[in-house]
Amino acid sequence: MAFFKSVISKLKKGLERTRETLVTGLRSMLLGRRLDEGLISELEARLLQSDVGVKTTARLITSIREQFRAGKIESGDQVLEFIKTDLKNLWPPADRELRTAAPGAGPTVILMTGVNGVGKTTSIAKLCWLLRSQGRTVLLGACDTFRAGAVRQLEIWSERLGVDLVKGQQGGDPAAVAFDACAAAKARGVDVLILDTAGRLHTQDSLMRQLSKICGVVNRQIPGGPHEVLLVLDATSGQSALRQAEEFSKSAGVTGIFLAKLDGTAKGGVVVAIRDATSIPVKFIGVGETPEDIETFEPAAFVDALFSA
Ligand SMILES: Nc1nc2c(ncn2[C@@H]2O[C@H](COP(=O)(O)OP(=O)(O)O)[C@@H](O)[C@H]2O)c(=O)[nH]1
Ligand SMILES: [Mg+2]
Repeated sequence: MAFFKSVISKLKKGLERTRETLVTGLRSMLLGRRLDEGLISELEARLLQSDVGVKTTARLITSIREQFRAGKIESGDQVLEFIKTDLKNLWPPADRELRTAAPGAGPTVILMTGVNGVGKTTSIAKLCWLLRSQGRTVLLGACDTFRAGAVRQLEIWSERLGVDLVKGQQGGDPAAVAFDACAAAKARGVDVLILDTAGRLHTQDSLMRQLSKICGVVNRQIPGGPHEVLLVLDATSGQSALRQAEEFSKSAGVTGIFLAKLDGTAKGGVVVAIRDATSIPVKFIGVGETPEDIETFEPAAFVDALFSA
């Protein structure tokens, strides 16, 4: 219970800035007011200014207007409740589970991808911490052979967390590291192998091909792998994160999103916008810089934390 409480308060803290801008604004606009067409237009403008996205705004406003005209919603307070309930239902439960290898079918392989600096390596440390706290064994593969210091950065995490790491030479072929890491993961019988990769843009064709090559190498050694290709996005980048989600979902076989840096950003509404614009589920959120600062994405807890007073 204490654990659960601390998780909620961490989440609330992480969402502080989004709450201040988006939700505090909505509350002061809506609470204690009678609903009329004017207020609905005000609400529409406010939602459009926030990061929740055009489609979600249109959908919300249409249903609120319908309910108002049918006499089912009469006050701003009811609108706020309506928005909360609606947001909680945006993410189907089946979406949120981590995909794993079938029992006996070898290690689960998770590949992390995304643009430079979004938080890939840090998010690996977090996933590693989370999986181990669930009793699973983890091996890391340092396939970011491109950036100087990248291997060392992951190695430092592996030392701190007490997990093994498979690495190659800086500048070497990342697919070769992936090959070695898969072989080691199978030989050691670990539950989960997490592969770090170099930052890339979806427009960098050769780097995108390299990503496919890594996936191919994994798949030949571990059928079904990689089971998750997690796109890491930086929540503080707002609309740019949204564009990355759209673009990577077209080209990189992304199966889920790890939304990092939700702490300290006013742009947490982007979680809704991502749902709005793509079908890729947000599976994890990052709310700080330590390995413990990870949450599995639970819409109800998320929305409650966002709307808590
Ligand atoms: N506040 C905050 N900082 C984060 C989070 N995730 C990563 N960072 C920071 O973002 C910076 C880049 O992270 P890194 O993992 O090296 O990004 P990469 O280039 O994608 O591998 C580092 O300073 C991290 O500490 C997060 O959830 N919250
Ligand atoms: Mg990195």
